[in-house]
Amino acid sequence: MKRTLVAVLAILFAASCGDDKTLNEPQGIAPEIVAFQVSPDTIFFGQLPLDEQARARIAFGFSATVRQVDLQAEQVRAELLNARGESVAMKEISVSSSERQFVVSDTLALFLRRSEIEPFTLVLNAFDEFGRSGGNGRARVVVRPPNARPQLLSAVSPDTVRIGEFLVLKATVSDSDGLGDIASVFYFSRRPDGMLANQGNPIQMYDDGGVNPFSGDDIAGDGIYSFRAQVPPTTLLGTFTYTFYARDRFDAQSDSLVRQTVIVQP
Ligand SMILES: [Ca+2]
Ligand SMILES: [Ca+2]
Repeated sequence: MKRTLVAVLAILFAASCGDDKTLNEPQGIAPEIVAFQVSPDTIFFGQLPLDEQARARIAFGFSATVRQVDLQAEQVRAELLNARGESVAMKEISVSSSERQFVVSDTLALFLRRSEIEPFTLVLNAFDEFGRSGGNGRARVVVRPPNARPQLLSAVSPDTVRIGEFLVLKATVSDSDGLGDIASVFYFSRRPDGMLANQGNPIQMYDDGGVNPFSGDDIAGDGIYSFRAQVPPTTLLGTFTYTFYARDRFDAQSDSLVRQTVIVQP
């Protein structure tokens, strides 16, 4: 009789062990991020103070709504991924809530050099006690590098032009932010008598493939700007001095280049 009881207890014990094992296996729906905001989603690197290693502190604030249907979330992890999907910063936040949905707000910060700026993605996951995560939250975040000044690579003017002939001026520009960042390329023209032509206003050049009548440009959008006009009979004879500049969308201006052309009789 006693032996039977021991056997029964042994069976019960085995059964309860089995139950424990079942309980320890992941079951049910893992917690998930159902809403996610980042603020700011764009950071202007040039506006931040730099430490002695030329690094700026970049900080993204985030707010995420976690939904837990079956198993509670134990941890929310925020990770900043670079363009190759590698983690460059991470923050783990312990959470404990019995609500079906709750909100987690925090900040993910890291120190970056200018050379380390690239397209980043902020990813949020909520994990249950088994390390399982349902749906995540993802947001593209932007660190804008400081604006680079446009550069005038070259400027060309003919040595001499006769009255009635066409004057063609060319300037080649570049901008590390891309040619699309160039807002205008222009020059000032100083006459042989020392006065500025065009009432002192800058004269616009064109990178339009020759659309504008004063363009004379060969290929649109290649960073080579041109200006072309016939020299009228009233033009003063002598040396004209042209001072070229480029300006970008952030109003940064290039250094100038100076060229001269002598206007002569027809
Ligand atoms: Ca620029
Ligand atoms: Ca062009």
